[in-house]
Amino acid sequence: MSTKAGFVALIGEPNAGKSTLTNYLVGAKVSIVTHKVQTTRARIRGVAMAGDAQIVLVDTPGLFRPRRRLDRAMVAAAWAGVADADVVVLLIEAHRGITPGVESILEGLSNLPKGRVVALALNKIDKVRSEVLLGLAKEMNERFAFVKTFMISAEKGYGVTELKGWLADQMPESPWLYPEDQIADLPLRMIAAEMTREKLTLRLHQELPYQLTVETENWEERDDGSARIDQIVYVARDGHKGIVLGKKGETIKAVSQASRAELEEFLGRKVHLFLQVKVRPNWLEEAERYSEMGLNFRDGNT
Ligand SMILES: Nc1nc2c(ncn2[C@@H]2O[C@H](COP(=O)(O)OP(=O)(O)OP(=O)(O)O)[C@@H](O)[C@H]2O)c(=O)[nH]1
Ligand SMILES: [Mg+2]
Repeated sequence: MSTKAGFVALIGEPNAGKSTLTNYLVGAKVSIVTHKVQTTRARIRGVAMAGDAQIVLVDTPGLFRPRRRLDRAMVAAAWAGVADADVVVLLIEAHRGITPGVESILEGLSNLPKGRVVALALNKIDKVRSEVLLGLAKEMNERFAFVKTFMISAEKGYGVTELKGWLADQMPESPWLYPEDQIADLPLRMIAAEMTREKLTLRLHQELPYQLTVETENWEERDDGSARIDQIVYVARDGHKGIVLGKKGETIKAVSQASRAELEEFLGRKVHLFLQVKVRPNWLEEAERYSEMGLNFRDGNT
């Protein structure tokens, strides 16, 4: 049997639904999702199978105008995902239309080498009327030569089967790149740290989620089949530590419980999760924090 395999980069503004789509196509949660922008920080590879085709989805950080070192490293990681991909899919939020952010991504796409296969996916169609959708599809196609346009809801799954089938057709002939049962290419310790960061992001307000990072410090396999996982939450200020801990430690306890439950489901076994919050004023300027996240520190240089 001849097999097919390749890389599909999903790009778009923060919150467009890239991680939601990655998870839907993979059929499991490999990339964290929140209602907040800038949730994904590094490239996350999820693996979807479609008949004889293996589609490696490269979920990327949202593209926006970067201000901090971390932002710049994230945006660089997203464009690097594009450079390696066989197919690029630009996701936009149908109800927001062509925002200044979308305009600048279109400009970035126009600088890609000619002949690159770029498709458009209008996402969140559950939020708009069909007339709006058709108008938006037309206008987007006037601005860039997309080879194909899809209208989808990554959350509800509308239109995703068609998109998946088309992506499978685009994959070049190749041996599979991952074993058939592998769903993600991300070390387990990083997946575990991401799960905790998701729970923190969901519970903390405003800027705080952008000012913290989570690292798995230690992972111990126990004789009874369970795992003991120790993680550190790095925050930038003393005041943030108090907020992350919460009154009588309530917040960190709730985060830990939620993260542990998800980890247990993901791993299919018992997990003992221990979280420690550390103040590290300069973590956003430390190279090691970036490599732990899967980012290149020097990409953040101005
Ligand atoms: N109504 C609706 N909401 C969606 C849809 N797809 C995603 N969402 C929601 O949009 C929000 C952002 O989704 P994500 O998948 O985290 O978006 P992202 O593009 O990965 O965002 P970043 O990682 O920040 O770049 C979440 O609250 C999702 O539940 C959709 O089809 N319909
Ligand atoms: Mg994301």
